[in-house]
Amino acid sequence: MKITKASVNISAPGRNFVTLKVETDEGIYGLGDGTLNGRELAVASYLTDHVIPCIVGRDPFQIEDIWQYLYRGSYWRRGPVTMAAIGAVDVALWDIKGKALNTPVYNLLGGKSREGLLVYAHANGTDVDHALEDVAKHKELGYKAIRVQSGIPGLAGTYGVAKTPGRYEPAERGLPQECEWATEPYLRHVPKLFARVREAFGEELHLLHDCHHRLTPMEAARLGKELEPFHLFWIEDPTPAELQEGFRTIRDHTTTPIAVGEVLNSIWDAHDLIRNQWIDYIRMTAVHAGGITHLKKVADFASLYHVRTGCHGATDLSPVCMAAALHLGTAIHNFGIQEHMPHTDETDTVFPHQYFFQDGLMYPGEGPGLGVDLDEKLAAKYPYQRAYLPVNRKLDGTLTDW
Ligand code: CS2
Ligand code: MG
Repeated sequence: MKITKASVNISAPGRNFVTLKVETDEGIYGLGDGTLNGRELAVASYLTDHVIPCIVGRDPFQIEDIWQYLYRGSYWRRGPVTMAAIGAVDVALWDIKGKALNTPVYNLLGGKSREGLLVYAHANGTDVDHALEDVAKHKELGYKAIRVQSGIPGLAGTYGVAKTPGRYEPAERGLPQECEWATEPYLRHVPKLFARVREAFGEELHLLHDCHHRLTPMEAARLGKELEPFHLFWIEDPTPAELQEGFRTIRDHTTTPIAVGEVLNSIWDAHDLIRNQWIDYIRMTAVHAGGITHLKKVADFASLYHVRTGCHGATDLSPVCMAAALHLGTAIHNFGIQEHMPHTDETDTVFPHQYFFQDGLMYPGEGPGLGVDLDEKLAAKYPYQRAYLPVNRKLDGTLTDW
């Protein structure tokens, strides 16, 4: 089999997505997600101008060799743009191989370690009462694990909290919005929020919380400690992870589990975090961490250190990426949990897929390959629209880490 052609689809059904389609001389094609929120066109150009010309003519079954060729061969290793482009190719090749061998991708990765994958939903509200209502709604939908975020008294708006009830989209159209941030009111508020959630919903529900990289290690240590009575499943991105050693401080002070990794793109970004056991869950995704090939290596390395996976699954990860996460999560032994932030109906129609949610778990489906398609005609009706994540400033005017 040979790769005959590859093309990049940039469209915005509900939000922007970059999708790679790799075609072969046997009529089989594969899809890969290359979406990098707010930097979509950079990955699209990297693929079209620099990667596609190098893969046409190659055997799509040589997944490891093509991965190494794109990673080592480019000289410039790592970084989100490079790794998202490699990830898009890699995932498309796994899709092709599954279709060619007429088997779901999880079978190529070792077969089923489990039937369904535990997923967590997002509940949020402008204040605690609204957040509690949203937790109740998601519990009603069958979720066994729920991430809870709420507005902070005194702050105009908080990232991760919808302005009006219902779904929210992390990126907003146009140039970046500016939001305000203050750590002290946040640190005072969050333990009260979780006290109320536990009081209302009891001990069984898994509860999670995302700190969005805004705390210093010592502030995060204080938060983790104060949340201990509420037995959270994890606190996520407590502090920026460029300084991996920062997590030692948090670890030394609290038993609240820690998740990190949605902005990491290589095993080297998490090497110290994992081998020192400073974290409990690694959250990299197929798209941003070089595809299924590299993410499986990260997961296998993590398994040696009691670290489980908890892949990022916000709306900016396309259905192709969600399918990749579900196939990998089905196969590996140290799967922990999967984020599930449902896509809009527009996204779901442009990307028909076999994976589904039932009673708090998600299933990858039994079709060959990844089980996701792209309706290119329909996608053409949703042209790319500039959109960015917001920028956060502290009350003194300086920027937060994120
Ligand atoms: C978040 C995301 O899902 C999460 O945990 O942190 O909203 C994240 O900020 C976006 O996906 C970034 O693209
Ligand atoms: Mg997050």
